[in-house]
Amino acid sequence: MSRLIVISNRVSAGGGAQGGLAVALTSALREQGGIWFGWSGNRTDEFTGHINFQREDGVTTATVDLEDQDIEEYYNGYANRTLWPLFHYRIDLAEYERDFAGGYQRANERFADTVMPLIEAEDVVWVQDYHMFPLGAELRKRGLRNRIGFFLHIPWPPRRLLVTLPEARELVESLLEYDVIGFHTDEWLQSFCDYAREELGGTLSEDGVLEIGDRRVRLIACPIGIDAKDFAALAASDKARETYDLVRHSAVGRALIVGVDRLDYSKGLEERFLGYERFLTENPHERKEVVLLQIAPPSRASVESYQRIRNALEGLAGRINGEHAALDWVPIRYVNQGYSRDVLAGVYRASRIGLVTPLRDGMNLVAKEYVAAQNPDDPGVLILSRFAGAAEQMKDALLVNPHSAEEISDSIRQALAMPLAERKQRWKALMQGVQDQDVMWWRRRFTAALFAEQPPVLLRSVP
Ligand code: ADQ
Repeated sequence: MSRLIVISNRVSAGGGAQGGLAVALTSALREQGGIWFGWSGNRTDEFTGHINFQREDGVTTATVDLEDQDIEEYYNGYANRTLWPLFHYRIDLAEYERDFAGGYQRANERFADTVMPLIEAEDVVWVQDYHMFPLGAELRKRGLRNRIGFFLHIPWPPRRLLVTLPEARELVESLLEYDVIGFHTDEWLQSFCDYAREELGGTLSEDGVLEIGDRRVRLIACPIGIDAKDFAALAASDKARETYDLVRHSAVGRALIVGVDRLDYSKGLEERFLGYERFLTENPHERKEVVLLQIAPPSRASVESYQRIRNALEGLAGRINGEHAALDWVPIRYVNQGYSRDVLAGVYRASRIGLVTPLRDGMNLVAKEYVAAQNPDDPGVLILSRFAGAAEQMKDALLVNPHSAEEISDSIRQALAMPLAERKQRWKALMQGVQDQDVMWWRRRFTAALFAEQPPVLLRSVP
């Protein structure tokens, strides 16, 4: 049987912050055998390519340390200050610096040099996410003929935005070296095709094979899910019950609205606060009946735009609380902390509304976790941005435009007034989807395309 070589920026076998994703990848590795390779998250004075092997939960991980300059230019720079904003449609925040592009390329070459000797003839390679677009091409340059797949966890931007990236063409051309490319949604896939068609003269066959010159790449839409069974079980755990009681008690009978996000400008937190404020202003009689609990642990704190969003949100929460709070009520509880998954499950279950309103999101797993954690006899209502990848699957949520404070306000009112029968009916349909298309389904679907007998690459120049 072919082994699987998973390559991603960070490696987190055995659970951790990535939760479902780590679970899915480790289970694939356990089944197929293989290695999970990536950056350790640590720095070194000089890059030597030394690999630290570990075996945990039946999975072998192989990690390397990076130099400060790589971390600055590749990770903080190109990945998080160039690609992340651009791919979330924020060219106003994207920084185009040749040093970043150079560092990104260098780090990927270093990854390729290091992982290459670990790959055996029959192995299948699966590269994850935007940190590693050129890795497949770098492996090909080093003579690798194996099947290589790539999965993008974030949106693919529209062509007219992508063309602002000086390295757009090279980046897309390097992607053509993969055998399979997976996106969360058909929308991201179509944006990719649009660029390939208009800028590179590609054609897409009916069965999803993109052809450009002698290159043929299979494109699939493959939405990631969560480990739904596990999450529902977590919601019934002692810790979740304890959290449920604590949170309900502290809300003193008010309806809790919950938001859980990494502190990131793509998550629409300012717009969410403004939408909630609008609800408070437009519905004075319901004001003191609700509390918004926003959990947002800081992320990427060394990048300036993340410091800005943090300051802006603190200011906004302070202003809204200052204007609306009463002696016995504070409208927004804003918590800058991460919590364990069982605690989160308890918080979700205690919340009457899950408010998930990213301005742009590849998928969004919080929406699925919120659904999985609900009490079937008294489920809460999911309000979901129509610009999250998850909206393509979760049509029974209340879908909103996250830029519109009015729509957010209206949807909160609608959710609060929703009769139990409708809540149950919507939740049932959502839960069915979350269970059927869970994270194991996702990885089986992708690896089935990747392991497929007939390689779509018919013509490949010999390196
Ligand atoms: P993220 O942008 O990180 O992921 P998301 O999909 O919502 O976004 O996943 C966040 C995860 O972190 C969830 O499992 C959530 O429970 C957890 N989390 C968030 N806040 C937390 C807190 N305060 N404490 C503990 N855990 C917290 C990227 C893409 C997404 C895509 C995923 C997977 O941006 O669009 O869905 O990858 O492909």
